[in-house]
Amino acid sequence: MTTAPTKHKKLIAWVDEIAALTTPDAVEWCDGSQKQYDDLVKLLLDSGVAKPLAKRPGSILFRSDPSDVARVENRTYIAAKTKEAAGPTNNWIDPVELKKTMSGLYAGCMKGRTLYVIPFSMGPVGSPIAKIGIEITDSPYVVINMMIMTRVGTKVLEHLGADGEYIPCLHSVGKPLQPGESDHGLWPCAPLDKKYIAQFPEDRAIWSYGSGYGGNALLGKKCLALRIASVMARDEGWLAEHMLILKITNPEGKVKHVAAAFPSACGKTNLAMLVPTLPGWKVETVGDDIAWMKFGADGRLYAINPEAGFFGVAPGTSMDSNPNAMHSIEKDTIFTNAALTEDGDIWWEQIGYDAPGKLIDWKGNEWVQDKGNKQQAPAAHPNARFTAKASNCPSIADNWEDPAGVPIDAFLFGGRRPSTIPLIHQATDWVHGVFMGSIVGSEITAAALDLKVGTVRRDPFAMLPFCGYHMGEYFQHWINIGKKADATKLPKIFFVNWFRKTAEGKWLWPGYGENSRVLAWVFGQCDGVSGKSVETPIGIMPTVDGISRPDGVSEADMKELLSVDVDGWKKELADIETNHYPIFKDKLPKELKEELDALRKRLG
Ligand code: GTP
Ligand code: SPV
Ligand code: MN
Repeated sequence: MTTAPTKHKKLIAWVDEIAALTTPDAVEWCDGSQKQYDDLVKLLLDSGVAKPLAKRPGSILFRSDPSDVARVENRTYIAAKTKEAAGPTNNWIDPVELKKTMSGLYAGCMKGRTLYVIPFSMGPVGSPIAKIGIEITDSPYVVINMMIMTRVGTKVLEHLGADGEYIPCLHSVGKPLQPGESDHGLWPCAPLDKKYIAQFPEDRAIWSYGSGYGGNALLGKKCLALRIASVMARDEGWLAEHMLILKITNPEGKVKHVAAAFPSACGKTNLAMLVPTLPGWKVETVGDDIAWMKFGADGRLYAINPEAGFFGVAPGTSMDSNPNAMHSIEKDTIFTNAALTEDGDIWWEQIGYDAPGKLIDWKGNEWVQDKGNKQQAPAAHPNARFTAKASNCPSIADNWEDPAGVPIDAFLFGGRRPSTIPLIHQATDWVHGVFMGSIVGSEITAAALDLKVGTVRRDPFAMLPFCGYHMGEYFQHWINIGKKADATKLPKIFFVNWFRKTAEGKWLWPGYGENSRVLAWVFGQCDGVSGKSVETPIGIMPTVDGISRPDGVSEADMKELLSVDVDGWKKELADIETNHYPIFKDKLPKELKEELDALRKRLG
């Protein structure tokens, strides 16, 4: 056992308490050093659970258990004191009952394993917007991922001092080892009905059991930075959002910052790393998944990216679609559930070239590409991910670690909508923008395990799986933020949809780098100088020539992308009115009901 490298009595007592409960063979504190990272990688390679990648220096591949490939929303709980506090969109269990159940599972659960203590900072250490968490885990995979995704180690403990505040995050893969037993090179986890991803909002605490994957196990990310932080943000008057942050520079050298909320696997990483097809424009990356925002002394909203790396969707990432991501993963990268090539590289669907020879697929079986067989199971899991350092990203912005954050000029909301929702429309004011956020809908993707891929569900503010309290109160919090601000200094709000399809199921809009054309219109609207906009029943929209046309998009396509589908919108409103808004009962802000009524009237 290593001695605790801290004088923080409460922290030491908590680690001792958890060690006594979970009975690990050893306790190790993470100092965040490269040596510690390398030692853990060696341990993972020696055990066989990680595979080396000769083609990518410092990189390794994991294949998870086939049952442990994504977040598990139906095993994720907001254990607030009352069901009402968790609200209608969250799973709730009484916290006393849940702690009892989970304490039973945690008892002896780290037998045969090492308990790692990971001190981490969400946000640059010492930033007034940053928060410190301590994750206890028995998974070395989690430790090395946290070392990329957050700022880990001694500097965090130093900042915490003897009595600083931290958010306790307890994690176990839930697979104790008997004497002499090993994982036999397999990914350890517990069966689905033993998995619990639990947030205790009043205690500001996280308990996770049974899964080693992504948002279930890297507790700084969705559990802390969104579910717990959203509760803190409500109480303290700031915003914790599922948003990318990008910096955009126009040909005249003028800079703006845009934050965008799209549901999981709906294009945040891609937009954050976009390479503009519009000449003279530049986009740089501040963050790709989460934004924490507070008002600055000048009355503007400032955002930090609380993370230090990217846990990005692998399939679909190619030199064509996202070269900056491809460069970010050339070295120092952890891959999970990608396919392995014979010469020690990774491969996935739509990586931009055919599968070279015989692969090992994400399940560990031999796999040879058969392009004639449309039914062939994919080589990489659709939610395969890369974990890469933000500092290895060529498009990372010079100000991405500014402890004060970056001033936000525009918010975008969006989702995957094959019909109805136009390429872009703009809110006429803040409350209209909150209305737009509240009605976000999207086709379900592979980022969560227990949902039917492809069906449209409402995902307000892309926060459905991530809001730590009653979603109706969350809407009210957004309205209140607008009320207390100087309206002229608030970000402008837009709604985008890159995912319109033709009747034949083809993309109507090419997306990716071509989205810069839409960002250019947003840029102009923020300055109020574009002159290329019209008022429509659903909000402000570009004129058909307000957005320059990419190759392959006809004028008729452009008209379809930028028109108001009145019948489609009427159906949309009927769905919101009958299936969405009633869920929130008396917690639905009256302003949103008024927005709905006003929109119905405008549609005629
Ligand atoms: P999470 O990490 O789960 O929060 O996902 P994300 O929102 O960061 O999504 P990401 O950028 O990783 O994109 C997910 C998938 O959508 C990938 O397969 C992308 O190739 C695809 N995608 C992203 N942007 C576009 C776009 O503009 N058009 C189209 N058609 N597909 C896109
Ligand atoms: C998401 O699902 O929104 C992700 C991946 O960003 S995970 O970290 O697994 O939540
Ligand atoms: Mn995400």
